[in-house]
Amino acid sequence: MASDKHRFGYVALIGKPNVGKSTLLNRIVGQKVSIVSNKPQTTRRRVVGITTTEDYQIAFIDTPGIHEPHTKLGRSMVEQARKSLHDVDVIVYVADSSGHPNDADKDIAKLLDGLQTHDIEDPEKLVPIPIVLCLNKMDQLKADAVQRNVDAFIKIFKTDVYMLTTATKGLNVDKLIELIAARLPYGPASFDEDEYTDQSSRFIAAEFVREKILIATRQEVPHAVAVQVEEWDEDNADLIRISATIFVEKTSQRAILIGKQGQFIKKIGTEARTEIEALLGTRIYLELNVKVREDWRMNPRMIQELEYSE
Ligand SMILES: Nc1nc2c(ncn2[C@@H]2O[C@H](COP(=O)(O)OP(=O)(O)OP(=O)(O)O)[C@@H](O)[C@H]2O)c(=O)[nH]1
Ligand SMILES: [Mg+2]
Repeated sequence: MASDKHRFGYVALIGKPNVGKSTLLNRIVGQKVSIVSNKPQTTRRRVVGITTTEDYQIAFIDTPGIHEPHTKLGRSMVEQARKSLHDVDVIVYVADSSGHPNDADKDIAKLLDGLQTHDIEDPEKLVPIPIVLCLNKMDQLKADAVQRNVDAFIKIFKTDVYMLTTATKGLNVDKLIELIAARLPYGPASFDEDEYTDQSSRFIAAEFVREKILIATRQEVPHAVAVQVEEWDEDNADLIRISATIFVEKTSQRAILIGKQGQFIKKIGTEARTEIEALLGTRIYLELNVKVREDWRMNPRMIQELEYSE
């Protein structure tokens, strides 16, 4: 493709919680930049992941799942997802294709209705923002439900541009990217070609710890956990010393996280350390402390300090 046909754009990944937005982002970028778990509301803030080829560069914005919030943290999460709908060139609506769309899908479709962007051929002209449906979890979609579910999503989102994907296996993700790239404006790349995220190593390290906890805990515990890196010491050339605090809301949750004779926290530390080492390509010494901060999810200052809000 000639260089004047190079494309660049911002693309928002939008959807209900737990549909596979972050899994998809990591697949596209080829690196884990956004944590993933089987618990809804895993992602708490916007995460940019960048993919670059000769023909295009796309900055994908992973967003928190849109849900009915019950805490200030939840409100901030949904707010960030909604804000991401503006100033993007394409919206990818990610859905679990194995189920029929419900009222929550319809509510989000209403949010997308009427959004505009510049026409790629005639930038003076405003046109409806292109919506691409990523109908994910195709591996769980029963053969006799394919047509019914696909038709229902197409009808609600008023677009017939869709791809059935299995993000966990990377199935059809390349085809999805082609659908997106074809709808981006022409223009030069904005980021260096080796740049793949806007997240700091410090924040990703904290998120890796949180991910291991989300995967290993149940009920209220995953939602009540926050992780903050307190110290990051690179004085030693081949060893980074990281000290992080895990915040929970109740003493009982602290006891769960520490576990019998500290076994649980030790396991979390080992799992997180392995991933942080792979990310940074160096040895890590990881120290974890658990502290109780009652109702931190209702405390805007704490939410900001934890970098979960803008
Ligand atoms: N079977 C199947 N599971 C998937 C697929 N994609 C993602 N998952 C799983 O779905 C769960 C949720 O994935 P996430 O990527 O965290 O979902 P999300 O949409 O980012 O969720 P929030 O951050 O909570 O909004 C995880 O257990 C993933 O492994 C898929 O294509 N098939
Ligand atoms: Mg997510």
